[in-house]
Amino acid sequence: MSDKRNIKQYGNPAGGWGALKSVTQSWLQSEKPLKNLRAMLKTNQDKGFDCPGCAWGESPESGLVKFCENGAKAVNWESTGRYVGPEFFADYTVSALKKHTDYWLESQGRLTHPVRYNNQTDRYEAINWDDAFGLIAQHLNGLSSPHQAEFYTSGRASNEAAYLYQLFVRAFGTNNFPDCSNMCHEASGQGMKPTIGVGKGTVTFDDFEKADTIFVIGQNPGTNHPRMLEPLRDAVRRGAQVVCLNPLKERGLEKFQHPQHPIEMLTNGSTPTNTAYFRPALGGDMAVMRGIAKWLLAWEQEAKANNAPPVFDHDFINAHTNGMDDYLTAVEATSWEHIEAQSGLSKEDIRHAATMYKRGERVIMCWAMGITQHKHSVATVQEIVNVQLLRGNVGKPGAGLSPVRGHSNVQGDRTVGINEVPPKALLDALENKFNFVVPRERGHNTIQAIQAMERGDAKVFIGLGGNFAQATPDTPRTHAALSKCDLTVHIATKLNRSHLTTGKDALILPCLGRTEVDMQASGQQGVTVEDTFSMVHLSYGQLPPSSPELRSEPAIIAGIAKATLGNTPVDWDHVVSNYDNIRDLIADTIEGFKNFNSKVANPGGFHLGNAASERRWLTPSGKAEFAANTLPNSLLNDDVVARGEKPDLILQTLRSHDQYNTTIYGMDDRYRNVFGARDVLFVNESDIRKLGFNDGDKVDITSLWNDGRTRQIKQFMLVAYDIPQGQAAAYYPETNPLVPLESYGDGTFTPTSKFIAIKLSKSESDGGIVVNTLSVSHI
Ligand SMILES: Nc1nc2c(c(=O)[nH]1)N[C@H]1C(S)=C(S)[C@@H](COP(=O)(O)OP(=O)(O)OC[C@H]3O[C@@H](n4cnc5c(=O)[nH]c(N)nc54)[C@H](O)[C@@H]3O)O[C@H]1N2
Ligand SMILES: Nc1nc2c(c(=O)[nH]1)N[C@H]1C(S)=C(S)[C@@H](COP(=O)(O)OP(=O)(O)OC[C@H]3O[C@@H](n4cnc5c(=O)[nH]c(N)nc54)[C@H](O)[C@@H]3O)O[C@H]1N2
Ligand SMILES: [Mo]
Repeated sequence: MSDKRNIKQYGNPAGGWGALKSVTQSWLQSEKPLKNLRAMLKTNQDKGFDCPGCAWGESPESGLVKFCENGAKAVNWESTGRYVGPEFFADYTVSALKKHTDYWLESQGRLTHPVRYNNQTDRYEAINWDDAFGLIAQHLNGLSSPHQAEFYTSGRASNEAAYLYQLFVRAFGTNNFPDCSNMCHEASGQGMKPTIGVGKGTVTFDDFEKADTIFVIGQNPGTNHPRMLEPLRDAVRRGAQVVCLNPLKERGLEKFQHPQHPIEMLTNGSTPTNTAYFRPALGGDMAVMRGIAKWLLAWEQEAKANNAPPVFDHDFINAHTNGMDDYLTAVEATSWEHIEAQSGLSKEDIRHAATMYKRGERVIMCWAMGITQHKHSVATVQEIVNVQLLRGNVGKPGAGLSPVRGHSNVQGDRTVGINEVPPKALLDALENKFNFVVPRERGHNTIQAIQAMERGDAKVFIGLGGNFAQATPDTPRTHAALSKCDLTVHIATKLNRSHLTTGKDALILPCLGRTEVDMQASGQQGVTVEDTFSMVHLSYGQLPPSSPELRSEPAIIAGIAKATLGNTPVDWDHVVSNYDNIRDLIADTIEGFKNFNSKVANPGGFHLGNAASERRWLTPSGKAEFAANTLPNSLLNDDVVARGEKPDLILQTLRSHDQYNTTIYGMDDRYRNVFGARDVLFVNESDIRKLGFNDGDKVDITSLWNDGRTRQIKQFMLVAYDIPQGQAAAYYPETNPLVPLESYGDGTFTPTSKFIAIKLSKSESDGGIVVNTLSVSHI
């Protein structure tokens, strides 16, 4: 790998010919180019399938082709002509598979048969479905308490699968629902719920067309939500402002083109800008927002003194909010020195941002992982809410709050009950409808699930999708925790490293992907998903299943449930024979889903509604609440400080342009000029020199945490990069061994993946060592 690595200039805008080339490659690599192309044209269309990429929504009216480069990669990845069946597993022991990279593992193709680990032969071997279900039932029913099992969910699971899963697990007796959302947008929900009464975004696709200012904070849409570039571009064209807050100059945010507009590609024209780009310190966004509020307050006071029109929206504030005075007291008490030091921006920069904010009558604020993966993420989200409330930018057309979700149905999974701290209303509704006593105690989130397995308290792990041990922090520790289980089960489409860390018993259960036709007793089924704008719509697979043995996720869950519980609390075969039956159960128990089947039959689906967007505030006071949080004194965690060492740099872990979370599509990150390598560390050139290294040197990276453990990854190449001083960036999941399990957000348990204190040391000579671009081999 090392000889092929190459760091060079990529001068082209996001999208454009580079995207076309990259998509073509993914088509060809799928080995089913024509079939996939035909399927692709049905992406996000009525009677087609929902893109298994990100959670960005679409205007239901638009008849355009609705996929992007990375959506195309996701489809081609799922729908490959390569297969992993019993013959494959006969060729490799699990120990042998562990030596391969994550990229290689997933590249082997689609899982085709249920398999069970045999510890005598160290191989996975074929098992029939009924025996697999029976084995799970035997383990679950043998536990002394239902709380000894952990039920993980990744955000691709459909509403129907997720609903059946939570029904089964609650009937079994626990709320242990660690899920990918715990590592993702947890802080958005936790921040918004107490302030505006709902934990979801308040805008829809239409609002982007009406906004006159859009803030994009801690998000890289050019890679992770490419379809968002179009409304951003349209906004700039009609004279609206786009304000970006990101320490990195992300290509898609600087200038972008849409690959479906060939004329632009030919002229290589980039979009005119009406934008500003601010590059804060990692974790500095709360300070930036506090600074904006400070300017607004100063201007408000000035306007009042001069009898000029006010800056705050007093009608809105009086009618709809609580707590502004306390909040403004907190704003006044925050010093500019503190704000400048923490934000990494000057008072003048923040004045510029505040001016653009004030100029907007309809402002949308969008954010993603740059905001949510910090210790003080809830407070940061609430500071965004505060600033929006000051000018009435919640609950009017063209304005609002937009946490842009990740996985294509992560929002829906939470809506239909994947929640370790379930709302009382949900539990009451389940208890009313079904004949069982629902568990009322809090369940485990992702961190707590790992801790429980590590202690030996949790003995069964079931994963509905995902790559648990690679996506979570403290990789070696998490793998060790998983291996202590009596049983591990993964419901999956592709082989990944989590499957190779087996409990005493272990199963891999292969399922249909979203692109595939799902036939049940009553005929072809569609599943529903909810996008980031709370639109719920149907998705129908288009391609023939990768293997006749595959079962759908709902059918697998029903199989496990029936074997474990018998036909309670529902007739499991009946509910999966026609997914309308599952949707009827959802309609009866989940708020907003009345007449689900008829509503979702509309092309484009239906909107779940959002009380805050109608200025109805589901808070105890019935008003939107300002949150008077104090700016943290220091962003460095006490556990880092207690260790007594000063970090060299603060590291954020992020996605390349060629991956989907732990799924690595390829080794290039063309917008960041990296080709053929993932084991790179982006650092400012002056820091590289200051620390005594040279561009291109190999370093070992150690994170600082006060628990006596050593967390280190080796042989990363330093890349001099346009990144603010004091910061570093490197790809996830390779960097997860550095993230301490106990370093998580206040009130969220979300790992602080965007703020890790690190030290660098020169790697031992790498002569002779194969530098393998993958995680476990780095440890
Ligand atoms: N192609 C593709 N699409 C995806 C995914 C994928 O892996 N590949 N993943 C999906 C998922 S699950 C999710 S959650 C989303 C993730 O979407 P993003 O949140 O865009 O993902 P990241 O790559 O983590 O990028 C974080 C961005 O925030 C910036 N950032 C980091 N720290 C800070 C900070 O402290 N302040 C500010 N202002 N900025 C900061 C980084 O420079 C980077 O641009 O994408 C979804 N879509
Ligand atoms: N350091 C660091 N860690 C992070 C993050 C970060 O930014 N930095 N981001 C976090 C975020 S935002 C998230 S969302 C998590 C993601 O965590 P996960 O959701 O657990 O991880 P994925 O990589 O999305 O899961 C990929 C696997 O899902 C399976 N799969 C794919 N499609 C399907 C399907 O249709 N059905 C089923 N059953 N299985 C399927 C395949 O086997 C594939 O190997 O990672 C988190 N971890
Ligand atoms: Mo995510």
